[in-house]
Amino acid sequence: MKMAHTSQMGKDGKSMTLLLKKALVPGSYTVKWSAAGADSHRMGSEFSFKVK
Ligand SMILES: [Cu+2]
Repeated sequence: MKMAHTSQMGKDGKSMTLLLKKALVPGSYTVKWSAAGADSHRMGSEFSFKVK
């Protein structure tokens, strides 16, 4: 499910913050990301977290 959000890059250009428009209900969530480096090489991964 896609979630409405705003995003902001960190000052170091190496971190990103996503602010969700709605509160998350308790449960397990997975964040999947993908990005291209300066050489256009694509990469991606995922990580999970829980909201209690
Ligand atoms: Cu590369």
